[in-house]
Amino acid sequence: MNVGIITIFPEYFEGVVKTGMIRKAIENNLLDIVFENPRNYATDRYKSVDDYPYGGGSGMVMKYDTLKQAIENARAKVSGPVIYMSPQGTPFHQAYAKDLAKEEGFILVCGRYEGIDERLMSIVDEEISIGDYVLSGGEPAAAVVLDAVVRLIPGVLGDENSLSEESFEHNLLEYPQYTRPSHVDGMDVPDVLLSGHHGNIARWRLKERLKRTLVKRPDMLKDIHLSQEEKELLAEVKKEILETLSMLGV
Ligand code: 9D3
Repeated sequence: MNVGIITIFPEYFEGVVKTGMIRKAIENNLLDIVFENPRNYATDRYKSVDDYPYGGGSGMVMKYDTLKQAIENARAKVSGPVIYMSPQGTPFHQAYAKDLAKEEGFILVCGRYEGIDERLMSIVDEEISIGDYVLSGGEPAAAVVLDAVVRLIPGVLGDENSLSEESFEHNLLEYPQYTRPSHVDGMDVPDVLLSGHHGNIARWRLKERLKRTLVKRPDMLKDIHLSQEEKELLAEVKKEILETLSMLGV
């Protein structure tokens, strides 16, 4: 996969490309990242990439020409959609990451200042937001999208990935995990995990996933089709929670 990143702060990504899974993907030729800096296309003596907004107001706007040239130079090397990282974009989610992982490549445009000249939207194909909070620029958002997509490229992670992320595995929260020692600071590992009984372990884990999802993300249960076993376990969980609440007098 080829990814283009358009940014006036390429140094922001130094750690990103040198670390962990993304570093390995690059080393194994599964990923190539091309950086383009609009600053390199600035022609005035201040190397301007921004200017005052027409109509007045606070802040600066990224200029059309330098950003356009950076995008077009990336486009010559990278195929796929031009994606503008924007607070007004489509909310990013796992299904979006899966769609991007199927592309030959894509170009992430990182904005700075108050935004980009609106006429650049004529060369933008998609807009992505990573959530409802204010960042100072698109770079951290691009790093998030890159991470979420690269780990889905076949061969980047082990095959454990492809198995557990198939659609038949539900979107439930994960079960609790433990590792050695079995006793620490007065806390034990649940007996069932030490029992070696694989059937009981699988059932306990599924029940814990349902419990966590119910307590932490009840909204997620709305969209899930539950099997008969899952319905029974969820009923047990609800009963136990109500028993605990009544015991506490709530
Ligand atoms: C204070 C500036 N804001 C007025 C209320 C507008 C604004 C402009 C530029 C807010 C944020 C930004 C920079 N943000 C991004 O480039 C960005 C972003 C984000 O802020 N939140 C979530 N996803 C993204 S993707 C790109």
